[in-house]
Amino acid sequence: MEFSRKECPKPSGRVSIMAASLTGLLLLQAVSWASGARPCIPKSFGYSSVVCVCNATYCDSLEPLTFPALGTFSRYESTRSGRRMELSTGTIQVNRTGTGLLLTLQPEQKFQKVKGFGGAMTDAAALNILALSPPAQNLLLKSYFSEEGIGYNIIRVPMASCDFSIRTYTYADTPDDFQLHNFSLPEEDTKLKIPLIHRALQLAQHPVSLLASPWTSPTWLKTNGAVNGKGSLKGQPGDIYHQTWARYFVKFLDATPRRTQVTTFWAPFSLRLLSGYPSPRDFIARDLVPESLCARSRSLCSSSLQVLDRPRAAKYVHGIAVHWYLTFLAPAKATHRETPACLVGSKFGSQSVRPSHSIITVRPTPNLLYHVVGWTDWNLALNPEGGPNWVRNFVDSPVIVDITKDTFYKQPMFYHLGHFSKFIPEGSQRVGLVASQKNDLDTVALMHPDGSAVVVVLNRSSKDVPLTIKDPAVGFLETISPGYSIHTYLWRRQ
Ligand SMILES: *[C@@H]1O[C@H](CO)[C@@H](O)[C@H](O)[C@H]1NC(C)=O
Ligand SMILES: *[C@@H]1O[C@H](CO)[C@@H](O)[C@H](O)[C@H]1NC(C)=O
Ligand SMILES: *[C@@H]1O[C@H](CO)[C@@H](O)[C@H](O)[C@H]1NC(C)=O
Ligand SMILES: CC(=O)N[C@H]1CO[C@H](CO)[C@@H](O)[C@@H]1O
Repeated sequence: MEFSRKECPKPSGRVSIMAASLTGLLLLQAVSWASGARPCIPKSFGYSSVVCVCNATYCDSLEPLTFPALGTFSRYESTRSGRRMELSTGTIQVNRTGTGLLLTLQPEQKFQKVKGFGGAMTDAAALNILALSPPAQNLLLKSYFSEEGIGYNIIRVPMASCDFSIRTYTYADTPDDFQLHNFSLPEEDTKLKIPLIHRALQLAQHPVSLLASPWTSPTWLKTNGAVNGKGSLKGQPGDIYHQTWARYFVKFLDATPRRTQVTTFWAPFSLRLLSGYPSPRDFIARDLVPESLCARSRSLCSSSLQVLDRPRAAKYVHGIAVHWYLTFLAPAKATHRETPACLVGSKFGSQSVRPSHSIITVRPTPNLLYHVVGWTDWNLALNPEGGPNWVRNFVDSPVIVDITKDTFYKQPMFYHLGHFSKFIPEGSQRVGLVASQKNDLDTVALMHPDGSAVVVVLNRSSKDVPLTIKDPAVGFLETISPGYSIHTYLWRRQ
């Protein structure tokens, strides 16, 4: 058996030689920490896994994505025991040597094309990021958006305040200002979010799509006169409240691109079903479209299935966004035929393994196996308390900022998301992957636009199990799925 060996500078700290010894053969050779890549500085907070510590002068990073030579494969591994997207390579075998689980790629079986992966630039995220020193801010943004990071290509942009703000406001808080003369972007946008988005766009060497979504309308348009609670928009589609709300979106789109120097939002907005739209389809058809939103942008994104019921509204709807914790509202499986795009939003608890599990498959959660085309995570960064959040609805985030130490921590979920976002660029297409026997692994296969293959394998148990991935075009990838691990495999097919 042959190994691909690369001469790489040794890391300062940990050297990992990963040997998957299944049939007595060394199958994988570590090529960790070549030129641009820097290892994780681990820190334990007493939970089941470690975080990686970054500061103004150091942050772990990855090589830009490259595919290994034909006949070999790359494996990136993260484990509960502390590996973080560690790269090794192996040789693709002509004949199978393993005897365990066999996963067979079925490239002719094609599913959805992927839009991408990203997170939300909430007020809280912006405040946390900007509380770091500028060099630490840059390392954080690079971690998410650059080619040395996990290559996010979507930023969700809350329109005005949400619960992850330190005050409540909208862009039009003058009561009964139906023409929105006093519409304006506050400093949260002009000084915090927009400059940071701009920096993220510069650091990304790929196109980044912005997705805007409001958390509330101006309170004077709502039945309960409050930003939260059980209020909904007053009146009916077509009336002055709905026309004003449509105008609000158009004003936002007019105001923001100039400042971010991007010309369009990919998905200009999403309606929030829970904030009380009796009929989003009518709002879209009667208010939003006439307000000429669609003339200014390529697509719309709405979270309501009802939108799709009416052809006149559906023709302006490019996709559906669903919260993975509220998926009963919009089972993606039922809607994939009507809509080319679904994005999944998320809210994290403390379980580090959960997010990636959800990306692949949590029945009935919409996911990559159910025609979902991407995943937008929630806050890009929070403080150690899980905020700030004015309603004290604290949650977890892939990145936690500790301003007292000018430090940020990249949590396991950061890398879990990276196992998808870095290796599955926009335009990748999910293809078939068939298991030889029933198993509890979560697996998904995709092909890059250039025809290269990506397989993600998640093992949520403690058992290490040998595994063979078969690609009819090239051969057999012999590997092992360690307990509590996530792997991404990459190889060329021609
Ligand atoms: C930043 O992190 C690096 C690597 O852990 C460490 O060597 C350095 O001392 C840290 N800098 C500060 C200011 O803490
Ligand atoms: C693969 O198996 C075939 C048939 O068993 C054998 O003829 C061939 O030599 C094997 N090739 C390699 C590279 O082991
Ligand atoms: C709204 O704008 C007008 C002029 O454009 C200004 O005179 C007025 O003070 C503003 N009202 C509020 C409440 O900001
Ligand atoms: C290869 C494989 O299936 N490994 C283990 C991953 O986790 C499940 C349980 O979640 C085990 O049953 C598998 O054996």
